[in-house]
Amino acid sequence: MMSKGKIETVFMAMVIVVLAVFAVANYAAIMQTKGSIAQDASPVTNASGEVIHVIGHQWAWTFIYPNGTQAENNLVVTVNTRITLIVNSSDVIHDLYIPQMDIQSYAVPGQNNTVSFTPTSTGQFFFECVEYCGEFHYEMRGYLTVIS
Ligand SMILES: [Cu+2]
Repeated sequence: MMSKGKIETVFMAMVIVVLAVFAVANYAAIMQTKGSIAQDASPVTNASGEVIHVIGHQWAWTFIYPNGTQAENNLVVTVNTRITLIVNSSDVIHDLYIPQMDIQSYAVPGQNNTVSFTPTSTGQFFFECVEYCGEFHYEMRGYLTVIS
């Protein structure tokens, strides 16, 4: 028969072993996840058509056209042209949603998210940020204008 002190020591040793096994498994899982998420804003290689950079920031959307021209909360594109948006953020997470183009993309700091669409009719189409991003979140809205 073991003494109470010895039983306690054995029990504590068992707990330490179990926690050590969990710690190793947890660390391995974290390391595996780390490698699978791209955190760098590396150049996008799969972009096609007219490439427009989109930067979400508190509290507006900035669009940068291929010629360097910038516009705020106002995106103008040509009908029947494939448009690729490279969406990024300079502060917190935003989410660009253009319902009539059926596109939505998170804007995450340090990450280039790519989304493409081809507008097939001219007109004005509403867009907005659909990720609550602070006090003036509701101001992150504007219009996509499709011209001929
Ligand atoms: Cu936002």
